[in-house]
Amino acid sequence: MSLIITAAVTGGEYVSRVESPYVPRTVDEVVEEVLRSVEAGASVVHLHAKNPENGEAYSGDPNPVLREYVKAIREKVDVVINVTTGGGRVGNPPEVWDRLVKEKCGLGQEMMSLNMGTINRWAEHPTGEVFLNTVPMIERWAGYMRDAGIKPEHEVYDTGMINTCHALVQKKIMREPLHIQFVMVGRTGFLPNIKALTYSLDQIPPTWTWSVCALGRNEIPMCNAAMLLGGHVRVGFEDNVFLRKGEYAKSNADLVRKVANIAKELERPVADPSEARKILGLKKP
Ligand code: KMH
Ligand code: ZN
Repeated sequence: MSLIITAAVTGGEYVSRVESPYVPRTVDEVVEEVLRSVEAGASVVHLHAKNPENGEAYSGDPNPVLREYVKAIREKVDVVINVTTGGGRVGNPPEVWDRLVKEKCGLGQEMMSLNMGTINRWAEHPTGEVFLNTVPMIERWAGYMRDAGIKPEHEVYDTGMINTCHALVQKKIMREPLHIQFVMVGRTGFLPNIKALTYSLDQIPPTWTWSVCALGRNEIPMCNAAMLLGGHVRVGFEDNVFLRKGEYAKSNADLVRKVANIAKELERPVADPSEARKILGLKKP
């Protein structure tokens, strides 16, 4: 199967100019990073809203910024757009998160992250120690995505969350095949190693598609493991800002190119956006 490379280009909630001078801030910089990443082999881009002043996580309603990203990207390049459900949590109660996620389903993207459980924070974060994703929240948000025709990327941080994925199918909230992202954050979640990954793969049916992301120096080794085991990969500044020890990636495209080159050596063809849509069962928007 061709390899889907997702580029998580924006730096997400944790990574900004503090971690690397190359993290994009403005809409134009984010779009430029998307264009470079697609050119290098990414067929999916994962987006968080960033504050254009400093590249930090956007503190208000993230949806207007995300809408600008989606519009500008659609005007310039064909790529599968995967928008985070994150953002807008700090200082707001869960009812507001809920409304923001519902509204976020109308931005014109094909995919969205759906975090499959509550987990202690794996890095310092202004919302405190817990990344709260209760089962009722997950079920509601899955329903919003299903009703909007958006395919969730089920973010699984630990093995118990795989059971929650199965429960969504059993309760007929989601239809198979699901697409899983094994988010191997270490510390409070999966250790980024092959044993944890192969155990997890034993828990999902072969019809589901899956991808791996891991943080920092674990990113490329775990992408290698995923490629060998027949999965897909995610790279980018959200997870890692270094191309190799002591050397910043100057663009997300450097990281995309690195895994695309390894895929070539492994004789794993790199999917273009239309192949990625076929693999993931998506319609072109
Ligand atoms: N930042 C990653 C560790 C999301 O955006 O909802 C997980 C992630 C989830 O990408
Ligand atoms: Zn994310």
